[in-house]
Amino acid sequence: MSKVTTTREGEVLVVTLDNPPVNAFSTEVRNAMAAAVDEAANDEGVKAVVIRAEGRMFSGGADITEFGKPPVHPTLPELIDSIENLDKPVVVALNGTALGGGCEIALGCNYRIGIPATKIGLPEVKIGILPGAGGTQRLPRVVGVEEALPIIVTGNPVSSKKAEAIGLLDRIVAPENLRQEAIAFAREVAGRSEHPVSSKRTDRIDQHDPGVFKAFREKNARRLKGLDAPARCIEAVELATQLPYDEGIAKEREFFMELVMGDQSKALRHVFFAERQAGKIDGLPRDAVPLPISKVGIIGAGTMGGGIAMNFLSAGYDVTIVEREQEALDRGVGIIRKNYDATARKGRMSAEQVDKAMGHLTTSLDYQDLADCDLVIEAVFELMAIKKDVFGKLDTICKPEAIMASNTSYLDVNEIAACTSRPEQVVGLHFFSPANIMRLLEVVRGDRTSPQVMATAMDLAKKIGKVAVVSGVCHGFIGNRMLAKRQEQASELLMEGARPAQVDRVLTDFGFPMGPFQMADLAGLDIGWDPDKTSSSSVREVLCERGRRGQKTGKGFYDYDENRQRTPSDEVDAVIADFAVKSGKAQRDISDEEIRERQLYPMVNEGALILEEGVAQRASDIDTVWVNGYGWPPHTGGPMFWADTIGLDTVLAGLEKHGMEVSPLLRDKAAKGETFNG
Ligand code: T1G
Repeated sequence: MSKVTTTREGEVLVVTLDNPPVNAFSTEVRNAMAAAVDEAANDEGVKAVVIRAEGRMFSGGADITEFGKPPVHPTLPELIDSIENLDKPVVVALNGTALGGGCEIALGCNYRIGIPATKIGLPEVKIGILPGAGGTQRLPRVVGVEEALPIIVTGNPVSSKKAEAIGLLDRIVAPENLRQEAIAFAREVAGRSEHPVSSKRTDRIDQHDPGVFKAFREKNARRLKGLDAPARCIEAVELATQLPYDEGIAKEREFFMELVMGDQSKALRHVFFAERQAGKIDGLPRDAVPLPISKVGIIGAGTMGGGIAMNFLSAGYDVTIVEREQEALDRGVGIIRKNYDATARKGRMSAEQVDKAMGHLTTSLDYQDLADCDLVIEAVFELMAIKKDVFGKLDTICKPEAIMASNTSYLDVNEIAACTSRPEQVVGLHFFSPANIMRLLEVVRGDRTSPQVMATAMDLAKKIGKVAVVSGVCHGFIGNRMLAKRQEQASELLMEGARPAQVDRVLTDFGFPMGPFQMADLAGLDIGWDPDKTSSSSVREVLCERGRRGQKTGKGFYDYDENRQRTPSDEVDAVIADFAVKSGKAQRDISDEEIRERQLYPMVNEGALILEEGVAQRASDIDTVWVNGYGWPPHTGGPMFWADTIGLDTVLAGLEKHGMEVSPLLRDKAAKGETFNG
């Protein structure tokens, strides 16, 4: 079946794209589309054209899997030019999302009609490139510079309402009438002598405020620091205001080729496909179909319990939260409401949506109220004895087919499962704080967890908007186990003379949102600290004993002012120096390079061990964990992809230079010149 078909509706030629799952403009589609344009051009009976698509969206854009390969003609720019140069009006019918090349095709048409669910965007910057089929030159000509810049530089789509308001959509119709309305629109304009041609328009672009580019660059400088694509995006739009269309498009092509061959785009494309691959479980039996889940129980209304509940409430599931005391329950529900109100204030949810979500929430002090839940997630204190007690109770209450999940972030899921009569129904669902925001979900597969429970967990993760990654059972699973290696080195480096600010700066320069000591201050230094048992046995203990428990006490590894601005602390430096003397470690000046190597290389090595042990299915899963859960800069691809980029022999040499452990897998792959991501 051809991916592009044409049908005649009187004098209108209807061109239909059908290339599931996302109607990507692959080589085959472009060829077939070019043939349809020729058909329209050569058939005198055709007075107008409608371009439409089958499926749940108009198009996800160019076929990203073809990037990096030699271009095959007609390229997307050539196809769009042929549509724009057709001497008959073209109406595009956007039956849903139109992204990247899909949006650029629409910009090449004379008229655009959509439905309420239509979203239009140019997300290329998210994969480290810029719109390469005229988007940077046509969009500002259609919607003006002020509207085009954020669309292109953020990569976030606009709604149909916004698109209509800025002139990107001409009409919005009911989904069931889209095809007919598009044909009627085509007939209506067929009689006109002139039609709007995006590349020739100047009416919008001439009106722009010349200072807009400087202001935009300044406003976004911090967020875009170190990223190649956004800078080129801004430059291309700026050139659209300064150069004739043909010269502007030539610059766009030049920037596109430079970026698509660059390391940042390769890394971001890796992250794109890694996230999608992560959702797949190797070797999952075909009959392992997801169980139906409609009612979810959550034990614990603390920070994690509340955040986890919000994911399900927002997705329309009925949720019952159980706590031991009414006061804790009220506090937890209060925080959920407060978080929703904050989201609504930011315009990301309507008041109706908040009420609807809260309407799905039930609270209880009685485990019995969980008896008819399809899934129960435990989010209680991180102590094995408490976890076992909870699962022991759940085992006597939950219905046979119920899934019992633990939100533990470190503990042995097998040991937890073993205290039930149905370990095959037990799985780890490790959410990340704040759980209603963080996209990552580690799905921890116990030795006895059934394939159906795994399939259900992965399916559910997608439904609540999470990026799920399968992890086997080990201490700290994938993310925290690797994080421990970095934290270990960070503490060591302090003993040898580095300062918290230096260690943190090396990681923020690398692209992390914050370093280990900033993170510790944000999370609180007293996690796991017991004032009754404290014994000044570590820098952290001494800081806690001195009331330096992090941002919440206005001081931790740093001092904080009323605006939470941090400054290094002489008191902390003195505590560190004192411990260094006790540890017999000579203090010395340590280079940024050494700090970076000693924090990042051991993580890569631990990743290799995790692969060897089969705790992670694939190296790209480890990258997905770190990019979505721990702030690893996506434009470097994640720890394993980054190691591949700099060379495993470099990582090996660095580990040996610092006298660190080297995993057999890393040593072997380095010797063979191989990579983790194949
Ligand atoms: N090319 C190739 N494969 C794609 C693809 C694309 N553009 N988009 C999605 N897929 C695959 C994806 O890997 C997955 O495969 C399946 O489709 C379903 O995707 C010249 C140069 C469209 C919002 O950046 O954001 O146009 O895992 O699970 O959640 O300027 O996919 O099943 O084997 O994500 O419903 C610009 C990328 C391209 C958009 C749908 N476009 N895609 O989300 O499904 S560059 C983008 C998305 C470009 C021009 C330039 C999302 C989606 P598999 P999915 P979804």
